[in-house]
Amino acid sequence: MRKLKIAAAQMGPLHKADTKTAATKRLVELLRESHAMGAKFVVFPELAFTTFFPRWWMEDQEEVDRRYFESTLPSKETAPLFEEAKKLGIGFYIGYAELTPEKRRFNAAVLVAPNGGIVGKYRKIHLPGHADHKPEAAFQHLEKKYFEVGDLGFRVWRFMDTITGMLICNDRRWPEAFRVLALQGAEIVALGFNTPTENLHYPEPPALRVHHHLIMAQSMAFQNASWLIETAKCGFEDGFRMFGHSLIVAPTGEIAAKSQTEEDEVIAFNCDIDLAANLKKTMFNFAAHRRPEHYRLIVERTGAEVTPAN
Ligand code: CDT
Repeated sequence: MRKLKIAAAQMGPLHKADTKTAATKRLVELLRESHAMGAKFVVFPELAFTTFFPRWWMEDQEEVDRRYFESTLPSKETAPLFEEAKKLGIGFYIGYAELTPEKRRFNAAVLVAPNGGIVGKYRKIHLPGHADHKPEAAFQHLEKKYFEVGDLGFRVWRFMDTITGMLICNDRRWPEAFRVLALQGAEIVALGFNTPTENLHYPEPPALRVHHHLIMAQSMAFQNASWLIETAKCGFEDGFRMFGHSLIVAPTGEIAAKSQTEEDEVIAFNCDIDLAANLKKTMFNFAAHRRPEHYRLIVERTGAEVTPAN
């Protein structure tokens, strides 16, 4: 039986005025707490070093790059996290805003081995929100302005004696993303998120938004027979609320651990990586039961078109 104790290290709010150095200090504290709980792999949130800046319309791109993006990882400000993880022998996932040497910008995440080496990188593919300024809205969701669609595909890596894949936030709403990881043998999927409690587009009860978050996580983990770790950045960032509910979900679809607060909080679970073996041999034996010849529309059609058979 392969066991891996995994932690979701949730972060409370990071305000506009908070520096990357201050954020890193908190991340190091969360890492130490995870270590004290016996965790060997820690999943941090999406865009973990800064406030969720896509909520702000900003025109000075140089300033945005300097304050919110990383052109190297680790950088001077973020290095203490990498150093502490190496010292403690912990592997981790962390989300950040990536600025490439060609001045391309991605909402990215990396998987870092316990020896400090970067094993893999993912660039978010399902960017939510909009690119235009909506001055009438209470807040913005400008991921389509600040980031390009990821160009690295959905990948998995050999990681700490498992096969691990990465997704970021809104990807969890799209079953195709998770299935592509499962088809590559994913045993663990790590995902960081920043989800506003209010729906920008239409009034929606906050409890319903959380309900969707939970049912998506449980069904994705079960239907793909994989462990799923989802970690929030949450609470009131400069007055704008994002929900917590960080989760560790088993391949059975059961929630193994869930955060209770909207603050810095670690949850951990000793995951049996082989728990899904029976499911993978029976109900979700993809080789035996999948019928890709009937799934062509999934890749041929993007938007729904009304095309009845009669
Ligand atoms: N960060 C992120 O991807 N958030 C989205 C908000 C969707 S509503 C515009 C999410 O899926 O949680």
